[in-house]
Amino acid sequence: MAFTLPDLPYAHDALEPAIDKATMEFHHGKHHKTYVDKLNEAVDKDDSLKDRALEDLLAHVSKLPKAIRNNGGGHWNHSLFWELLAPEGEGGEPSEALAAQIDRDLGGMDAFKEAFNEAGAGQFGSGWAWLIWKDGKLKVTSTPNQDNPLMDVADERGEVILGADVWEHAYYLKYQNRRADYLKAFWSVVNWNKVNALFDAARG
Ligand code: MN3
Repeated sequence: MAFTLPDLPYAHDALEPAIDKATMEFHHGKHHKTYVDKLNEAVDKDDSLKDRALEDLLAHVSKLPKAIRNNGGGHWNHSLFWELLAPEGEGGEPSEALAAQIDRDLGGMDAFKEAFNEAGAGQFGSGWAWLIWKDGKLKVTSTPNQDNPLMDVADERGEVILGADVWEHAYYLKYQNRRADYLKAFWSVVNWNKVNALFDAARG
């Protein structure tokens, strides 16, 4: 079973003004598609990689070809990222349970957003900022390139609750070098309904 590019769950211009139409067209149609194509190429070359779930490959990337780490990570990260976003006003609000956990573990919603944006802005070069569930707590972390917290190479492993792509391809057309402005705008298009569901599933 080859991996496939998922459709966006909204129109390319649905996240404006936070994320512009042209960025979404390139980001989904070119960048994400390339990760899918290269992941399939890498899997096709090695019978031991065939018919394995993406999460299984990611959990063992330290022992697999680098192309799996880069493109498998790219495919998993972007597939989730599209679902973590929603048009402004349609993403709902953090659930009471999530908000209470954020208060407990991260010092409140404002402190959480600040820590998350700092993790993203402070990630040198390309990478991702994450909110993860680890050992019964929420934690903010970041990874380089297309790594993610599912990988056995990650400094902080855990279940992903929220992630933000901080590669230049995610924001450069509209924000140029202003990654912090992109991250500020990101909060207006977070799909809290999805985030709440991931949190509920993670804590069980
Ligand atoms: Mn990207």
